[in-house]
Amino acid sequence: MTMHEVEENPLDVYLRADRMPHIWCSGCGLGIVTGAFIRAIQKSKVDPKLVSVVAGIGCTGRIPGYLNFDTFHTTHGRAIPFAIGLKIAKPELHVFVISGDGDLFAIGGNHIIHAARRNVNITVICVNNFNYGMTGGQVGPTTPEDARTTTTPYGNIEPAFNLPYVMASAGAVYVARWTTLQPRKILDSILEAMQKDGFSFIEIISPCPTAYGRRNAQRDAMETMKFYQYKTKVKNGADPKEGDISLTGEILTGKFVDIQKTTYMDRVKMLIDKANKKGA
Ligand SMILES: Cc1ncc(C[n+]2csc(CCOP(=O)(O)OP(=O)(O)O)c2C)c(N)n1
Ligand code: SF4
Repeated sequence: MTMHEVEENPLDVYLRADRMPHIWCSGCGLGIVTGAFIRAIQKSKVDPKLVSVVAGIGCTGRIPGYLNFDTFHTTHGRAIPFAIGLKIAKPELHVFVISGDGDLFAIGGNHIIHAARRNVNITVICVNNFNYGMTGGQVGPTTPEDARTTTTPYGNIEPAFNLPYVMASAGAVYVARWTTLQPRKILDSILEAMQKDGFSFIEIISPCPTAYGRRNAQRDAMETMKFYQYKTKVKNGADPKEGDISLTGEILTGKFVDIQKTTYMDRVKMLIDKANKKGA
């Protein structure tokens, strides 16, 4: 190999090299999430032509743009209804939504709770960086109380959503949470979630040094990763009610929910059969 030749990585096939360099800040956790996702797809041996990834708007929403699958960048908060339509039209697809906490739980909050209630067969990966990263670090529904953001310079006065609890209460059949310091857990969880029949949800806590960390005593991504190292507790099967995240307290990670229920696609099929019988 000459000095100018670059060795090919087996994961390159899953990426759109022509879109590089990516837009993310140095130290951003989104690269780890992207890496875990493509490694999971590779390990699953699923035909990449049957993988479809949908996102809304935000830094996280840019992930699908770098992925070499059928991907869709939808309007802010509308990734879930788009993904549901896709799954109903093409049930053979593995449909993923990868998007930010603001996109999925603020403007898109109504869509996600109803997708979980209906047990729609899609996998949602929510990257939670505790703020609206792309628009400069405003407060969001997952911002911990007292955290400083551009719109809460004296500290956030609102209680934050505990995402695993919201999803479990709404009816998701698979719910897990990890941080970007646990990439192998993320990979395994994506593999499990994509095999579930029904609505699966994975929250990934991820550093946003530019917009969130530096305002909250984490000057760079390394400090955020150290914070994860000291504050993360792994407890599979924990009650999601225990999963509240405070500014300085513990981060509970693990698989919270893994159950089976009638899915939305089952109900769609039953309805079609019923209608056909009536018409016959
Ligand atoms: C209808 C609409 N409202 C507001 C915006 C502005 N906007 C763009 S991204 C974003 C939020 C991004 O935050 P999040 O989903 O948490 O993703 P992150 O950038 O942190 O990954 C907002 C409010 C928009 N693009 N469209
Ligand atoms: S603003 Fe935050 S989330 Fe967005 S790319 Fe930069 S570090 Fe990542």
